Formats: sequence, structure tokens, C-alpha cells
Amino acid sequence: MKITFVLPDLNYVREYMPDYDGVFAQGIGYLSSSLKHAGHEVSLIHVTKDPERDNYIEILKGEKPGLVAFSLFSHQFGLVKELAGFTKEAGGFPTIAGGVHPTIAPENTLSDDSIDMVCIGEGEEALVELCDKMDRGEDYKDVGSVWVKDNGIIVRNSVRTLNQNLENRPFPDRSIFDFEKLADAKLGMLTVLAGRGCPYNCTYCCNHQYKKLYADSGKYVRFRDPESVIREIKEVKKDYPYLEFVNFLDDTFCLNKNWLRKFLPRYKEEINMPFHGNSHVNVLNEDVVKLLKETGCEHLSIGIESGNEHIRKEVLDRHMSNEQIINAFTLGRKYGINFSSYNMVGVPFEKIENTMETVKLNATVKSYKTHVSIFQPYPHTSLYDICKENNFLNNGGSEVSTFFGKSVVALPSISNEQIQFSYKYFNVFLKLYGVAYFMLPGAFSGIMEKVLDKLYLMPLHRFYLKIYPVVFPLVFPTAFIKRMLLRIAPRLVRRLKKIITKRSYS
Ligand code: B12
Ligand code: SF4
Repeated sequence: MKITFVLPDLNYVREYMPDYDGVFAQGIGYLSSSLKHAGHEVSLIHVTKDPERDNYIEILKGEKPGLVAFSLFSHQFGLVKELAGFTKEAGGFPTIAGGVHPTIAPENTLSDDSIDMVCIGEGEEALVELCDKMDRGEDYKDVGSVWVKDNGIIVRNSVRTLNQNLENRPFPDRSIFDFEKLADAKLGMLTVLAGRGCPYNCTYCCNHQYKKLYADSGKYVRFRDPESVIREIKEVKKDYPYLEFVNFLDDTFCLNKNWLRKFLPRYKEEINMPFHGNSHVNVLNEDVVKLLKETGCEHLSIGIESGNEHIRKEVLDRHMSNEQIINAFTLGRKYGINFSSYNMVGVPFEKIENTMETVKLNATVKSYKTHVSIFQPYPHTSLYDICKENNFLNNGGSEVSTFFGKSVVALPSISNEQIQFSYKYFNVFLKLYGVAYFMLPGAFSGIMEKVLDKLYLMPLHRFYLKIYPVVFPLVFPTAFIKRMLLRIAPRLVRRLKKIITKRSYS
């Protein structure tokens, strides 16, 4: 049978990468290889631009699929509803949706008339069983992890137990993507998943929901056999020799020290490419950072999220002190690894003073790159429930459709204007605090910090937002010129950058 995946992938980082044309999605890759392994045919409609109805319908008709399979995050549900509608117009093809949103909000996903089934959780084995049954013309209403609409009633099959032996799955299939066009190819980035799952319970993230879902399923956090990860990288490298560094997409790549000690020396010996990854502060000690450096780590992304310890612990359920964060970043600098941070503003109960603390903590740790986003209450996360209980979800509805631009919550502790200001001016103040902390002598440093605090907190946020288009080029002239050039000649900028920094990724 032929399965056509539809992957919405529209708006990510377009500001920084105007020629963004999608990214390789591991989930689709794994599903595709499992289906092909079972003898099915697979194709992909990678939706990287606003879809045009007639064009989409024409492409889909040409594919003649036996099943149309959508993969989506929560903020893409609106678009998927539209595409599912077009899919039915194109020929009434059966449809299934999977991914984070259908997993955590299956009823909501199935409320759309054009979506016939959802897959809950990991989908490799479920989708293969479903397609096998459809192909053989058998009844497919009993497939584990799949919910099926049957004459207006939803058949809710329970979730399958987790696959504890990830090596049984074929390596993800990159060939259904137009790989040369992807951000991966443009950046020289080879992405891999060394395992699945995360042990933490951050209230804004999907992992605590997945853990509940898989409570009776054995280990939720699983790492692959190092041998299998190395074999996958070698195979990908053979197919795409221009890829220059490996990016481990795992939520917490550095979690299991024993696994790292087995994997990394072999990686160095057999692959020897620079690599990037994500880590939680709590697992970073000197031994780990040293090992990472010795084996080629050049970049690690770390969640700070809030500079206020109370918000971090009580609201976000992230248990780490500012001191631990500072120590981890100090280790990064000591061993010459670029440590970047993830941060949010507009978190429930946050005040403008707290967003300032986040900026100041980032300045203190000299984060290499600072990612900031506006908090989004993803459905059914515990922080979403808290927002609901406190009536914070009444600012334009609870449907999350953006991940950078605006806040969909109304918080009594901080105004929307202040959230916008904290988001837009994050890097401006980061730079200025950096000057105060590290470029001025003692007494002046304290004075400048006090002045900056006053400027940050003064109730002039609306005015600041108005003058932002002038402030940005003044504070970041190089970045401003780079963004302009990127719009005109993205390839040239990347090539120049590669020559200057000897690294294509940033
Ligand atoms: C890598 C990653 C990225 C990468 C690549 C994304 C991509 N397209 O693959 C990048 C950096 C681009 C990215 C960006 C963003 N991400 Co992101 N990302 C992740 C991360 C860490 C891993 C994703 C992954 O590869 N998982 C492993 C694969 C194997 O799992 P999977 O994709 O879920 O697929 C499996 C199942 O879901 C299922 N399945 C999936 N699709 C389908 C379809 C069918 C038909 C079936 C049957 C089954 C099925 O089967 C698959 C195989 O088991 C997840 C966290 C996580 N733990 O998943 C967050 C996560 C998906 N990201 C998230 C978010 C919010 C974002 C951003 C909006 C930015 C931000 N503020 O964080 C952007 C938006 C991107 C966009 N295109 O619009 C959220 C989504 C929350 C939600 N409720 O929707 C997550 C869950 C993290 C979190 N905070 O909870 N992300
Ligand atoms: S550490 Fe990261 S991936 Fe793990 S639960 Fe927290 S936010 Fe999610």
C-alpha cells in the first residue's frame, strides 16, 4: 500500500534563515523506514510554504495514496485541519494523524471531521500493523495505539507497550525528503537520535504526559546500543558526504554517564566529526564536560528558562540553582565548548523583574547563543492546566498557533506589552549587561547595572517597542547587516561565515 505523509513545517526560524525550506523530521524518517521494511510504498508532501489548495489537491491526486498520514505539533493543528479538508476533497482518502499533538490531545484531533484516526505515542509498530491490515482488506479497528472513528463512535485502543529494543527498528529514512533543500544540508548538520525519552517533569513540556501514558511500559528513557548509533552515522555520511557535524537531538543527550563513556570514545575513533547536543544542567560535571570536549563536542544547548529560582522550581518544576547553572557554564568555558541557553518569557506568575533576572543570569554565564521564546501553554501539560485553573487562557483562546510571536495567556503579574518587550529586548539588554559585568571596572560596573535595571523596569515598554527597529541596528550593527544580507544572498553569507569561523552552524 502507498502511504503519503504530510508534514507541516512552515514557520521555524525564517527570520534568521530566509531560505528555510524545512528540516529533516526523525519521526517521519523512522515511520517511513519501518513501512518500507514491511513492504509498503512511502511518499512525502513536505509543506514548507503556505499551502495552495488546488496545488495540494493535484499533488495528492497524483500520489494516489491508500492512506494520508499527518504528523504534527500542537501549533500546527490549524494548518493540518485545513490540509485534511483538502485531502478529503481530493478523493476522500483515509487519514491518520500522529505526533505530539494527537498523542496529548487525541479527542481534540479527532474532533476534525476530516481526520479518521489518530496514533497515540510512538508509531512505528502501530502504523505498520494498521497498513498491513488495510492492505489485506482486514478490519483495522483493533490496532494498539490507534484510535479509529467508526460510524461516529471513537474506538479507543490502548497504547502499545514501549519498544525497549530500539535497535530492532531500521534507521530513519532520509530519502523521502528533498534532502539537499533542507536546513540540515544548508548547515551541514547530520541529526541523530541516540535514544528516546527524558526523565524530567518540566511543567511546560510533553514528557510528563508521555510518562503517564507509558506508566506500565517499562523504561521510558532508552538509549540505543552505541554500535547502532555509530553504524547509522556512517551510513548517513556515505549518502550525504557534505554533512560536517553531528547534532544529537535527544532531549538530554548527556543523561547517562555510563552510556556516554561507552559511546563517545568509539564515536571519536570511528566518526571523528564535531558534534552538538542538548543537556540538563544537573548532569554536567567536570568529568562529563571533559569527556565531551575530548571527543569532539563543540556546542551544547542547555535550558535555563528562567533566571528566578522560585519560578524555575515552583512553576516550571526545574530543580537547579542559579549557582549550578553558573558552574555548568563555567565548565563549558574552561573546556572550550560553546554552551547556549534556552529561555522563556511570559511564564505564569512571572513579573517584569523576573524576566530581567533571566536576562542577567544569561549575561552572567556568558551564554554563547541565547534562544528566547514566549511561553506557550501546550494542551494538557501541567502548566496548561495551571493556566486554565487560574483563568489565564482567555487571551485570544487556548489554541497555540505561534511559537515566537505572541503570548496567548493573559497574566495578572505581567502585561502583554511587558512580555513583548522582554522578548524583543532580551538580547539588547543581554549585551548591555554583558558590557556592565565584563568590560567596565568595578565601580562603573555597579553603576551601569543599576542604570540598566532602571531602564528595564521603567514603564516605557510601549515606547521601547516602537523604537525597537532603530535600537536593534544600533546595538547589533553586524547582526543587522548579516540579516539583511541573508535575505538577499543566504548562500553567500553562509559560505563567508564558514570561511571566517571555520564552522557553518550557528
Ligand atoms: C528535534 C525537535 C525539534 C527540531 C526538529 C523538529 C522536527 N520537525 O522534527 C526543531 C529544532 C526544528 C524543533 C523546532 C520546534 N519545536 Co521541537 N522538538 C524536537 C524534539 C526535541 C524531538 C523531536 C523528535 O525528533 N522526536 C523523536 C521522534 C522519533 O518522535 P516524534 O517526532 O514524536 O515521532 C514519533 C511519534 O510522535 C509518532 N508520530 C509522529 N508523527 C506521526 C504521524 C503518524 C501518521 C503516526 C501514525 C505516528 C506519528 O511516531 C514517531 C515515531 O515513533 C521534541 C521533543 C520530543 N521529545 O519529541 C520537541 C518538540 C516536538 N518541539 C516542540 C516545539 C514547541 C518546537 C517549536 C515550536 C519551537 C520551540 N519553542 O520549542 C519549533 C517548531 C518547529 C516547526 N517546524 O514549526 C514541542 C511541541 C509541543 C507540542 N505540544 O506541540 C516538543 C514536544 C518539545 C516540548 N516542549 O514539549 N523541534
Ligand atoms: S529537561 Fe527538557 S525535554 Fe526533559 S522534561 Fe524538561 S523541558 Fe522536557
